[in-house]
Amino acid sequence: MKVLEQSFLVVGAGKSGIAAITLLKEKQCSVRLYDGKADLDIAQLRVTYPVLADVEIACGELRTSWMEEADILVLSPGVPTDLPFVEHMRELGKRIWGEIELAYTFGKGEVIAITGTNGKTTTTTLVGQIMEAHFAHTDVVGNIGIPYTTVVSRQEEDTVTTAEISSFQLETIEKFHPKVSAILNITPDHLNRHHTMENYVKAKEAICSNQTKEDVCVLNYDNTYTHAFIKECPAKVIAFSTKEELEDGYYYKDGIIYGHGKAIMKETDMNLVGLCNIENVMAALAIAEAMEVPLETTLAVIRTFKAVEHRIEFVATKRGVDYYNDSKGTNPDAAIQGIRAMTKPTILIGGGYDKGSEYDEWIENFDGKVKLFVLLGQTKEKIANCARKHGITNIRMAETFEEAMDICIENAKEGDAVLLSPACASWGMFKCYEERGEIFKTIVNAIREN
Ligand code: UMA
Repeated sequence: MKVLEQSFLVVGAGKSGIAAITLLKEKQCSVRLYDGKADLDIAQLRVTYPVLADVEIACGELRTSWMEEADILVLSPGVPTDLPFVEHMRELGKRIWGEIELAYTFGKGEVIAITGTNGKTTTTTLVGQIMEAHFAHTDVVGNIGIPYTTVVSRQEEDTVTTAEISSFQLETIEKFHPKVSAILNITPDHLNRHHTMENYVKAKEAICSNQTKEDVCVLNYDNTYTHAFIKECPAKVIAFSTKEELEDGYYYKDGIIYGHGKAIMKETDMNLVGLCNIENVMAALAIAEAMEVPLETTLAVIRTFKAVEHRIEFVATKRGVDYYNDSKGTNPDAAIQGIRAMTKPTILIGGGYDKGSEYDEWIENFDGKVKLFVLLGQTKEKIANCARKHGITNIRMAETFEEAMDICIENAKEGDAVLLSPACASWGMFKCYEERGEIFKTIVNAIREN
């Protein structure tokens, strides 16, 4: 198949779709854009993105002729792969790619791909900085917010790409073949999209589907799903653990991280807190080893690395109350880390878009610290019912984010903490978790001291 001669149909007029179109136009490929949103303002879209000037765009229903005329469908990550038109195109024998597969087809150099339910962004950012410290040409892309297709045109044979890859993106890969992959952990998330845990796990494991024993996959020894995958993984495995002393991998014990049996750094050498970050650092050490980065270079980057924005991020102390932004706590497992990190009586803001998660384990981890639980969004009733079942009765419902913030500010007393750690995606109320976190920070910073 000569890729440049194919007709492409890109689905989704978001970040990924626009980036995919930009790349395909640059390569002079035939391309159309389709978005399922019936009231999409196509004229405005063309003004915002001049690259769309001469691209045919359709929204709402997708015409059968467009399905038949396309050779390759390029789906944005947010587009479910079991929609009727996708199924139909699959039956017609069309190729179903995601934006990642498209980028990989045109990209150059070696790829590091990092997935996992939690810790992906921190690990990808850290690994990206380690690669930058050692290699001449590097890129950091993917679910982190920079579509992979935006960088491929300027890549060289010696470029090292560090990509954060979500389960959505892994559903539509074909030849995507990272030299080093990592699955940091797998816990229930996005079950409304993947339907079953089995499908979700399969999507994550697909990160290694084209790897061989010449490649490396970094896996979490302590997680049920990634542990079970150690034996089946097609790549050479480097494991990490906070529980077992792994001779061949990385482990953490009594404040020290060991690699291949040798003490290599103290927990106090890093600026990150929490066991989840020790795991992220061990994964980064393993990835750097697989990329043959000298240990000293890796350690120098780890020592200066700071927490990623929106992840248990301290915002300010106002009227004696500490405010923390954990907007990236978009699922119960991530939010558990948020509440665990709190040491003061906490007013917790939770709730948002319903991904079909269960909230019991999150609430079981409150440990008596949540003095007031402020809920909002689509999931607020479901979470409230679950909280009541676990004996949490001090619950307030808010219709808007601003109302939730007012409730927190009114009820917080000196010595308390306010934590935004919703255990849910922001969709429906916000564009993304970053926007939710930014609004939280703006409101906090505007609180007057008297
Ligand atoms: N759309 C359709 N049909 C559908 C669904 C969506 O046409 O059935 C259209 C929407 O109308 C919209 C466009 O698709 O116009 C949006 O596409 P998208 O949802 O794929 O969003 P992008 O802006 O392309 O952003 C995507 C990722 N979004 C999702 O996976 C939902 C971003 O991850 C990623 O940063 C970006 O690509 C660049 O690679 C965000 C995310 O929330 C951060 N990811 C999830 C997570 O981390 O938990 C997986």
